[in-house]
Amino acid sequence: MTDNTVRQLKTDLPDLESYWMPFTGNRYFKENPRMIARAEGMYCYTTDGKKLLDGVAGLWCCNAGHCNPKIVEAIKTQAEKLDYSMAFQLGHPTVFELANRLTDLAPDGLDYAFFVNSGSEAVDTALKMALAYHRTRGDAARTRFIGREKGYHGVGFGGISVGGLSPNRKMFGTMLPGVDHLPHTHNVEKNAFSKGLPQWGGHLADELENIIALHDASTVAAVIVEPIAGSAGVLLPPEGYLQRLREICDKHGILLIFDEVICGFGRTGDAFGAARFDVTPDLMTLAKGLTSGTVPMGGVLASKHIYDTFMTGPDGAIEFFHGYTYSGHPLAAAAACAALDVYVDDGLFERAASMEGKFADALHSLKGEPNVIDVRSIGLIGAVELESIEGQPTARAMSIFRECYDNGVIVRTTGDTLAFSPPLIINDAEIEMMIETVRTALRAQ
Ligand code: PXG
Repeated sequence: MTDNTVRQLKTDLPDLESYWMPFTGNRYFKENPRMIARAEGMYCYTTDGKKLLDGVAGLWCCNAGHCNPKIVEAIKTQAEKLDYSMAFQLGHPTVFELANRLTDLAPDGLDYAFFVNSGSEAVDTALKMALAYHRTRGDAARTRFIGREKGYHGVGFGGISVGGLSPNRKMFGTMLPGVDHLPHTHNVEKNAFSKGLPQWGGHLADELENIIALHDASTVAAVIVEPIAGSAGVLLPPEGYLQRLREICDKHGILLIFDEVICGFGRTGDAFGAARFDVTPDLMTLAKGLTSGTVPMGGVLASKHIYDTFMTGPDGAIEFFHGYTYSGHPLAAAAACAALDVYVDDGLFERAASMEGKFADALHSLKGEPNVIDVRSIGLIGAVELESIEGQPTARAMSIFRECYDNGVIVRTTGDTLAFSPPLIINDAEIEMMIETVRTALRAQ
């Protein structure tokens, strides 16, 4: 297979064979490499000299834009001062500062922060916290988890078990036992081209009652959902849906986990999806925008009630047998503190909120273009769903991706949906350029 443009790669690229790339068609890529050499602000620059507007903020993570000088400086300064310090039994000041600042930013009640290195680890950590919480309280039968169809919670065994994307699950055996799934909320027939939250689908939360009735509430530890399902193609929560999940969990003593790996840090026009939708979970997973994508880091915010439940037992005893060598890594913690500075000082969450209308209008202007069957958006996250080519699912979106890339814009595809989650620094002209490039690509089909 060859690409629709001939790429003139510099001959000084390394041999590409040995690197086994993640979630990538390795053979296709190595025949048709697209290599990013550097990035700045809204743009990435390829090794063959192309300038690309980054419509996805890396992989939904570089919320402050690429190579923000304050974040870069903070990482450099930290690397010179403290490269690493033992993560268990010893601490360093920056990670405590980060925990304080994050819990200040979080909705009331989420008062404790645990650090990990990725969204997948954050999800596994939250699931383990939920199990250990119930067991510590003497409620050891609560071992089941309820996820949701089309959910994405990373690629650990916990995450793929509660996740609901079949390609990510089917090759990997039986996963965690005792997991059930809510129905997904995606329905183009009922909700196509909704502006704001979909009006249809709030009732799907009531399915939780049926699942609980099947297993009995006394066996259920936690429900985990993304406030907005990102990887499945930006599925917004129907009006009232998250509130209903909260009520049902409360009624049955079940913990509610929000996976905010994508929704966090301004994406929805608020600090977190929980704030935007006014529903506070018991546990919240974070990653990506936490460091604006600069250094790998994830986290779990926990309610005081959960933390306090663990803080029993003899003095000096370990309360939670969990953690990673790089939990709260100094470089990551410094990057995260600097990212929070930038978000606050530059008002980026407010900026995302103020751009929401323009972004939505621009995306919705694609209604009526060839093969566009739905447009969805909130804050600075959005999607354009395309009619699949018969017998070739994903092919249409993939060809739009390639056309946009050749014309200077990076978009993300998931199935036959184009997803957009630009850095929160995007301006009007860049929104227009991004959408017009997509329009041209759609018309060229
Ligand atoms: N939870 C959610 C909601 C995510 O979106 C993870 C957990 C896992 O994070 P890590 O850091 O382990 O990758 C994610 C990650 C895409 C795409 O374009 C989405 C993610 C990662 C890579 C690609 O759909 N989300």
